[in-house]
Amino acid sequence: MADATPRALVILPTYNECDNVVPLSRDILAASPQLEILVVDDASPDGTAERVADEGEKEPRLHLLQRPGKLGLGTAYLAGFRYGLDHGFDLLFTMDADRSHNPRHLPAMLEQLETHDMVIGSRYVPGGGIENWPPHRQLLSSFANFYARTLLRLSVRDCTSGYRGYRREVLETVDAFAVKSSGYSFLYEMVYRVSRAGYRIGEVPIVFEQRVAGQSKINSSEIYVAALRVLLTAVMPPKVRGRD
Ligand SMILES: Nc1nc2c(ncn2[C@@H]2O[C@H](COP(=O)(O)OP(=O)(O)O)[C@@H](O)[C@H]2O)c(=O)[nH]1
Ligand SMILES: [Mg+2]
Repeated sequence: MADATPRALVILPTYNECDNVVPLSRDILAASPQLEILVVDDASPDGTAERVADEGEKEPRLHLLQRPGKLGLGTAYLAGFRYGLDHGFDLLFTMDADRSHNPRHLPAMLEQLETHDMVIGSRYVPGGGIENWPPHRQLLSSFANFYARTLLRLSVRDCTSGYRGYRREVLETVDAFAVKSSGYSFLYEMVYRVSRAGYRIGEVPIVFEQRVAGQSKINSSEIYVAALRVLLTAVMPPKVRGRD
């Protein structure tokens, strides 16, 4: 018997994305019929959750998880993974909800997951790039990647892209739920665990687009924390369970 089409969940963490989340979710669902969405909203004061709930009444493939306060990006991803695993999804994607990550890349990412265990929407492979980012942010991002790749001996070109997909076995094996770090640290730490476990990681070129509406929530202290955690991971590597 041929395998059924895998069910894929796109996790969208949101904090104050009321103008972005509904148009984005429509574009995602139009990208492939095998996709569903879980919005993980941290009690956004701008009414993001209400917009999603309204849209969800008309769209059964759109789900909403509401948390009581701003608990951070890392734990929002984990809450999304928990939901996706508990609801039997085969593939779990994460995307920023500010429309920096264009859903047009999803079909290529789905295809890569047929031959890879994890896929990253990558700004730093040929064909990838960044549109309209101020030079200081571009410099910071390429330096952060160079730093993490070198210290952690990773071959992935874009370790801090939040646009990615995992096969469910990967999340179960590498014990994603042990990753307690937030934001950027979470992103490279997952790459570290997945590659050390011996899984195949693919990269699909994406063009990262500057957010159109709303504001960035990442602050500079998070960048210092991430830099320090890379160093700690390099010096004291966590134990990572390998694939079978
Ligand atoms: N649920 C949740 N989402 C968050 C939190 N912080 C950021 N986000 C979301 O994570 C995504 C990336 O954040 P963003 O501010 O665009 O970061 P930047 O692109 O690195 O400047 C966006 O969809 C945000 O709404 C948080 O504490 N909780
Ligand atoms: Mg953003």
